[in-house]
Amino acid sequence: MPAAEPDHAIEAVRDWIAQSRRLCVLTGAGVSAESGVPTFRDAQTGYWAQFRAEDMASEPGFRAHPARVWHWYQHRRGLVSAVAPNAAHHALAGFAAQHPGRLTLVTQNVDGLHQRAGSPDVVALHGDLFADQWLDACCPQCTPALQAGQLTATEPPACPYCGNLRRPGVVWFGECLPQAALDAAEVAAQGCDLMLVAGTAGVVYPAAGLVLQARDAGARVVIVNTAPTELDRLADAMLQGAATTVLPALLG
Ligand code: BV8
Repeated sequence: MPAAEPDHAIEAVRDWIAQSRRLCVLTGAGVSAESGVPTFRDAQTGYWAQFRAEDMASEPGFRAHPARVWHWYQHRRGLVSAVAPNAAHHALAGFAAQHPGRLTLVTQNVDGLHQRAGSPDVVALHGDLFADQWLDACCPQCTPALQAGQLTATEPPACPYCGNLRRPGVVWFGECLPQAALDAAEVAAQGCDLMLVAGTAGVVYPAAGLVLQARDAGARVVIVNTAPTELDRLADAMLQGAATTVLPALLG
């Protein structure tokens, strides 16, 4: 783990935060890493290492291998259910509680850890790992209640009448983001005076595009990451360090 950023850099960004009236925070998988949730950059561990996340997190991937993809999500649900929010999640929730209305939290994560830490009004760009929805248009008998209790670890529940499958309620690659979430994220990015970008490689769009929108609207951009990112060229400051170290130092 690289050494944490020198104190003077932290102090400078703390001053920017103190001066900020509208703070937008964009988080990625790196914020949950220290809770024990593998990031997408990290090779998936064990059995899952043989598959590409981009293939598994897609409708074609699910249609081709529904049991495999469903099992991957069940595996992730079990893993996330067993972990807790970390100091980074709590620092963001604590700041929001102390400064109502000053911070908009936009996350790419589907693990729900920001919400479990108490962050209010989280803008969840990519959905919820623990939600399910129907894959195709429903027949009159496709009722989720019908499937209750059939969440087996290896097979997606299916409507016994039309064969429609349940699928995870997340945004897959190649799928549009929920318009309301994207609109809220763009309003926050274009309206903020400071954007903190924490724990994201900045590879996935349109989420990563929010950082350019903030910069183009005149906001300062601060990146918090353990490694270089695709967004570093947009940063006014880059604080190299773990989210659980840097975010509490900035927001506490
Ligand atoms: C879409 C849910 C319209 C599922 C996810 C330009 C514009 C629009 C679209 C595209 C475009 N270019 C390409 C596209 C297509 C695609 C895309 O972006 N592809 C990438 C791979 C190039 N985008 C889409 O398909 C999006 N849909 O735009 O719809 C459309 C439709 C059709 C055709 C075109 C456009 C939908 C994208 C959403 C996909 N769903 N998640 C699930 O989770 O199963 S994305 C998923 O991966 C995550 O949600 C997250 O967003 C992403 C992973 O990114 P990160 O969060 O950054 O995580 P990563 O592991 O990569 O990096 C971790 C970082 O943390 C690293 O930097 C590391 O250094 C750091 N770190 C590690 N530990 C720590 C740390 N930092 C601090 N502290 C630590 N301790």
